[in-house]
Amino acid sequence: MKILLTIAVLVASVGQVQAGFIVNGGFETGDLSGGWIGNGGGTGPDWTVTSERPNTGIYSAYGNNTSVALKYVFSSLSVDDISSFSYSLFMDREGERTGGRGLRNIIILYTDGFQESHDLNLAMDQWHTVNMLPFLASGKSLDNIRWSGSFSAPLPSETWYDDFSLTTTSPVPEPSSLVLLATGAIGLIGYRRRKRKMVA
Ligand SMILES: [Ca+2]
Repeated sequence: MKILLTIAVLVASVGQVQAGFIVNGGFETGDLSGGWIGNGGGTGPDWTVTSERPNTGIYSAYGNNTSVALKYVFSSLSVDDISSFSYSLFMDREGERTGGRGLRNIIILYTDGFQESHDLNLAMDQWHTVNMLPFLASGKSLDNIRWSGSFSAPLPSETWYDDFSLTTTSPVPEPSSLVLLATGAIGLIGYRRRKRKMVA
């Protein structure tokens, strides 16, 4: 009975993982750990995590000035399994204001090499929540996404990202959960063997 209960708890924990596919989506570790890569492989100032302007929690990811991207690596995730995908951004332009014109670029790369980019025109100086679903190509698998943090000349801009959230329709077990499941299965086999020996 104890083993059955353990297995039930493990199965339940695997199901819960789907609520947080993106690791460290709110940057609350205080750094870019998880699947994040600052700069997106480009040049220029790197992305950092700051407590200056969070949307929620204590931290958000911050970048400024040049055309570099914050990148998240998915290592293959089927678009058709994604049920929700959103994030928040705040654009702050130092100096001259341009009446709400802001350009942010999303570059989506799929495992088959297909690539699409989308520009966002959003008002500056406020947090926006962006729904990613309309930008995704069905039937494909995500490899990585780059969120550009640049704003064109003449003056530098600053960007904060926070609260990346992605849920899937099918549970995606975490490696640690898989290890626990495997451990549970081995334990169950051992228990059955012991029981068989006792009967004999
Ligand atoms: Ca946060």
